[in-house]
Amino acid sequence: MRVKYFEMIHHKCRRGIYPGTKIQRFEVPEDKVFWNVDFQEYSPVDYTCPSVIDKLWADPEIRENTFQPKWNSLDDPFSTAKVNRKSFMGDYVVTDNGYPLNPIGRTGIIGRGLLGRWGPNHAADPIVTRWKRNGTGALEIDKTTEKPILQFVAIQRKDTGEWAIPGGMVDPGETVSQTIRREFMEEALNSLEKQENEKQELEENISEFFKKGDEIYQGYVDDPRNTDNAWMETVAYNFHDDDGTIVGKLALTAGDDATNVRWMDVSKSLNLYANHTEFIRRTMQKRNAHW
Ligand code: RP5
Repeated sequence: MRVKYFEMIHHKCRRGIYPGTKIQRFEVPEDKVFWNVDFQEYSPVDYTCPSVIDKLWADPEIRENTFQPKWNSLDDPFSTAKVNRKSFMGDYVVTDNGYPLNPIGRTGIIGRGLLGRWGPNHAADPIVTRWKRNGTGALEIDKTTEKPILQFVAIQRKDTGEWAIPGGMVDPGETVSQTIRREFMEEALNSLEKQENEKQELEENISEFFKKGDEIYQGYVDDPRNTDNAWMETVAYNFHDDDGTIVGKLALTAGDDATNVRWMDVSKSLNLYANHTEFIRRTMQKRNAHW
């Protein structure tokens, strides 16, 4: 399931204006993305958002003497606040002046942008699916492909307004399965605004369901926030409610970083945040659903 370098080139993080700013990325043509291709004129803008500077949850500046990250490894394994600086893409290069380099290539921006960590920023994505059914409970079959229509829980992101999988950052010391459950509860079930007893009940209802997931993707995310020195990586799991009786029945309510949530039909016309459409395409293949 791991993505190989040669299978991927990024698109969404090497064009236009950097999210939340007026900063124009230095234009990187497709044939100049890879670091081993000569690009003399390359002059990327240096940008780190003030919202990540001096924050406890984020890294300090590279040039600070007290900051001695262990690149390409699990940083400080003896601390409870372990930061995973390993990449799913293999070992990444660190420049002579100490900056990790994006494993796919140039993005037109250096610095950390909106991301907290130098190097990989790890996330996890829950792809929660069910079959689309009609009023009588029968599966809806697409007339052209003659395959059942899959639906997944999609959220609309507050930052870009795009529809996405309700994923989130893996906190230091947290496991991927904890992140997946927590993010789904926060963004698709609005758990942060619930009373403690309601939250517990919800957790009990879904904990069994979230134990059985199929890994769909592991690797680099073509996230619009990526820079030459900081980038998103994720592990995406599919949790499928085949008869629609578990999460298929839950009332979805948007919360935290989501402004909307809904069951969305899976088809080739999807256009989701980052490369989330690719994760959904792989899920469709796994479930043998309509596309
Ligand atoms: C994407 O950003 C990941 O695939 C995940 O869905 C998301 C995590 O970032 P936040 O939603 O926490 O900003 O790259």
